[in-house]
Amino acid sequence: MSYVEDVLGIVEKRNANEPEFLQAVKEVLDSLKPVIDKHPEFKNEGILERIVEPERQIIFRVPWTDDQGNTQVNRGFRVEFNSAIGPYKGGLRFHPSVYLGIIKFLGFEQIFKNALTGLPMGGGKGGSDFDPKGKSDREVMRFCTSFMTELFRHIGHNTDVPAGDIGVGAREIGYLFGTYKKIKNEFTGVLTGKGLNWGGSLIRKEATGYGCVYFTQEMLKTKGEDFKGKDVIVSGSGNVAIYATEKVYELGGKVIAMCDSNGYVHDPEGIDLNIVKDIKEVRRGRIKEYVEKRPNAKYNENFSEIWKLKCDIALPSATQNEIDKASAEALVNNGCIAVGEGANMPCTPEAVDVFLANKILYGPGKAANAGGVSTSGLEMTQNSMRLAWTREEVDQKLHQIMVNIHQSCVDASNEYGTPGNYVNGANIAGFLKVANTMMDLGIYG
Ligand code: NDP
Ligand code: 2IT
Repeated sequence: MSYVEDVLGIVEKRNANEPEFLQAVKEVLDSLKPVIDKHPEFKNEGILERIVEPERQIIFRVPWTDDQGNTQVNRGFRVEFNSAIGPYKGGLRFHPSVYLGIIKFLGFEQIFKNALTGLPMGGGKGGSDFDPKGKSDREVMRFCTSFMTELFRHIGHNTDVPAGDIGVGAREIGYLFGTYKKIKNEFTGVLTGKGLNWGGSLIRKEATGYGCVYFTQEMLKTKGEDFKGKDVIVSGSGNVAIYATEKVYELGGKVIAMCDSNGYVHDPEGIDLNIVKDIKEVRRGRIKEYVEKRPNAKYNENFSEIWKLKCDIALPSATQNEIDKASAEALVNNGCIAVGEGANMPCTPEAVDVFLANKILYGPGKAANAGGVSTSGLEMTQNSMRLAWTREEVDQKLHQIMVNIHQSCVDASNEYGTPGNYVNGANIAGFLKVANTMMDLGIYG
């Protein structure tokens, strides 16, 4: 058996009940086979065994009281996966589906994503099975405060720097930051995605969506294509989806459908983003309210049927495994030429195979959605310097980072004999930076 297969066997045995984590590890290790053949020193130093095992995993009780005065208990997580190239960095997800396996898959992906950004950030992820949906602001505040009264002892601006993810936006980051500041009696950049008045960076809110479109634009350029006149499907209607949509319009494309976990809206004339922002950012409502304002748009309760609509470009920006084999085939059969992942691991392995077999430009999340964490890195830099860059400066840096990530993927996929395969490119380029550092630091580093 090869070294990669040996390690996969160990991972499967140790983490048998965590399918999302196994899926993420398998994809990366499969890409690394040619790298391992070329670098026997990685086996000698146990790089793969070490990189698949989190440095530290914290699971904690989060008690809080609801508005009726009842005691509620949720489970909190922080997985500090790899700190070879910098402090642990990665978001917090609040969603009822969260369990250790989800946080581990996200933390594992984050190692390679953060390495691709070119900034000094290690990989981590955290969250809770708490569901912010339908909770009052006060309930969310009490939950966040309780969550931070444990998390604070594990994080720090040079140790571990959390941010947002599903269910964690500006409101939650504010309550978490307020509690950290109070307990520690210090004002540091310990979280990113902060408000603009208290250390946040311009463009952070927009960064994941904008970055995903910048990355997809680079992929399109390799075929002499761009967004002009293209019909685009953007799944989700949260932070990533909204700002991906905004940038698609800026570049001359048209977004024809968006969704939430209840269903999707199809607006052939082009989604009116101001209506979506009002529903989602202002009122925390449901996407089906959209059709009340746009009678020509249609609402469909079957979320996954969004991928059966005809489009040129797909930007899945909701959640993991939202595109399965059948959805991928529908996209290909309808003439889709590019898929840029705004979400983390939104395509199943079978769906990825369909895209690769049909030579679709397919940008995996750890490259295509790295704009968010990149701009978090820029927020950390500004915090350390105690100054704030302009919108134009941050956007220009973000754009350059996405161009660089695209180039790193192209170079690595060419060097290892699979040109056009961004999965291999992203996994190999991200891995090499971390693995070479782990070699430098020794096995106890
Ligand atoms: P938000 O909470 O702002 O929005 C999430 C969106 O996806 C909502 O429309 C939500 O619908 C939908 N969604 C969530 N879970 C499901 C589900 N199980 N089935 C169907 N729809 C679902 O999160 P973000 O926009 O921040 O995150 C979206 C994706 O992007 C995630 O995969 C995240 O990991 C990834 N990402 C986020 C980054 C960031 O900076 N925020 C950076 C890089 C990646 P509903 O309201 O009905 O739940
Ligand atoms: O998945 C991700 O990259 C994020 N949710 C953003 C992480 C961050 O630290 O900004």
